[in-house]
Amino acid sequence: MIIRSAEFKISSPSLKLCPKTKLPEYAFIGRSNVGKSSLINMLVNRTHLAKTSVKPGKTRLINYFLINGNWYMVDLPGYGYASASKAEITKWGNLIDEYLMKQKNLSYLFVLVDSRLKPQKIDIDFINNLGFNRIPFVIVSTKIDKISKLQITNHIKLYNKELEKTWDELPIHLLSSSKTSQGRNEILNLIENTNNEWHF
Ligand SMILES: Nc1nc2c(ncn2[C@@H]2O[C@H](COP(=O)(O)OP(=O)(O)OP(=O)(O)O)[C@@H](O)[C@H]2O)c(=O)[nH]1
Ligand SMILES: [Mg+2]
Repeated sequence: MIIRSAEFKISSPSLKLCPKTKLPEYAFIGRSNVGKSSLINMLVNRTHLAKTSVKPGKTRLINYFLINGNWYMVDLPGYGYASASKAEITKWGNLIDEYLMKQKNLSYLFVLVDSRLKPQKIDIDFINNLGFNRIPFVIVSTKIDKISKLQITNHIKLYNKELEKTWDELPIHLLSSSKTSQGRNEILNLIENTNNEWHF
């Protein structure tokens, strides 16, 4: 898919204030600092559309970006940011839950996990909950420029082993690097194919 335009729309503190449209949307979630905002920038070929930071806890609201005038990318706050206050963690958690449970236009949720880490309980619990709630998702392992091919293979094997405990059919698992743009075509193809099936 060719990205012709990418426009920031709104940073919303609640689902109520999010755009009310029938357009398909694709949201990015995962632990703080996993690379959600960087991945969005990489996909749309823009360095500063979504705000990134070396410090976790940068994205705190629901950020909407209108792409090619007919679908949305949604940048969500991260989960599992230990240094945030209890009140903030609860607020972000509620915001994420509200979005995931009620946003009907959500076509796919991209769940980002760090390719350098073995499966983390917080990510596996989150993924399993998506299954219970029937939320369509794919897993994306980020920052693969930082590890070797062998480590990538082992990482995927460990995830498959963990997910086989609860899933009959394994979820789609893609790889990405915001530094080398690896994974860009696969992710954009998935979005394009899903958009083509979307009934407006
Ligand atoms: N080497 C490398 N670094 C990355 C990659 N993706 C993100 N980073 C770095 O990781 C840090 C966090 O990236 P963000 O995109 O801000 O992460 P986030 O998940 O949006 O973080 P929060 O908004 O705080 O939840 C930044 O320093 C990025 O430059 C990647 O694919 N490769
Ligand atoms: Mg972010």
